[in-house]
Amino acid sequence: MKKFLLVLCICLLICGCGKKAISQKKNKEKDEQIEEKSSEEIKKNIFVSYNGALQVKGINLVNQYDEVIQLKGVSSHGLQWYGDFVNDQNLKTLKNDFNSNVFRLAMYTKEGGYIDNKEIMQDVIKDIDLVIANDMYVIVDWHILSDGNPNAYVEEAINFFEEISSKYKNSPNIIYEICNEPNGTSWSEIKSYSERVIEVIRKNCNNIIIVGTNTWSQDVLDPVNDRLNYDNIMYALHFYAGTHTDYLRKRAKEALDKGISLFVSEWGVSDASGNGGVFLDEAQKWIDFMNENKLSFVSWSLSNKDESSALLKPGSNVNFNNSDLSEAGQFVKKAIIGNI
Ligand code: DCB
Repeated sequence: MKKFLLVLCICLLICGCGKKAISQKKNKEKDEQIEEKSSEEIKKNIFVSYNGALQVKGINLVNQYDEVIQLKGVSSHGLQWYGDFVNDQNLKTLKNDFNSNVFRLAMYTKEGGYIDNKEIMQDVIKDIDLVIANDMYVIVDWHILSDGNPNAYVEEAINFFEEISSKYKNSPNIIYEICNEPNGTSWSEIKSYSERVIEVIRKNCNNIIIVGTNTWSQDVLDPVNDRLNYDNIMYALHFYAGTHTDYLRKRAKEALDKGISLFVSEWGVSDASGNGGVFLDEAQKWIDFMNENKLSFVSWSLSNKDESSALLKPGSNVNFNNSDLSEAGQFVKKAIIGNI
């Protein structure tokens, strides 16, 4: 009898453990499913179909549910030179493999851009439509550079933004960047230009407008006491890790503390020339800073040009894959995914 009871106990024990092991396994599978599902859900939640029309609340960029949102993505190089890299396959790679929810179209004004060749408008429209079809936000960038004072081509800018903002007045995808990098000018010049262009866009829609600041969009304290008096305005902060360091992060923090809303619509791991090596330690400090402050960021640039800011190796095919990513490209991919 004793023996029988002992065998029974052992049997029950084995059975119980087995059941426990099975239920533990089931739970683990369930957890993994939930985890997988929630990362899929999170992924879905980063795109336009979920977030809708964006707004600026306080210094934050928020979605249609008033949730703070951080956009992360890359910029084209000049469309007049590297426009072929803006194609459906690359946008899908950026969306699905990088988790990018924004793409910037750098439409140069000079250097063979819009001022010299108005036909580039057709490419801009085609590219906007491609980005929209991929459920991402699209920054339409009036890429002034050698023309440091935006008033140099204010009439052309007004025509351009009138055309785009009336065509896309109902699209939550569009973000307007009305002067990439003013330089050698003053905030009062930039401000009066901006007021004229913003008036035109605001007749059509209330989408986010990014305004550049002097010194290649580094003078972010200039608007503190002289702001643009419109809703949904953000100011551009641009940096290149090999040139712009702690002093510019301090300035940016001061601007944020003073209520200036910032959008990093262009940054690179190189020096300010777009070349000169990669500065990944400094770039990492910037990524930490931007994530801490929920700043949206867009990296320069999607091209295979032989320069260290290019995200693709020289000679890469226009439809890139993972093995085409340069050192800059590999770093930027991790930064956008959120792994560094
Ligand atoms: C910005 C511009 C961008 C420029 C990059 C890197 O300029 F918005 O257009 O891109 O930063 O310099 C470079 C390309 C080159 C191209 C060149 C001219 O990478 O391939 O040949 O544009 O089209 C900056 C940013 C910061 C500073 C200076 C410039 N800075 N800049 O702090 O001094 O003079 O172009």
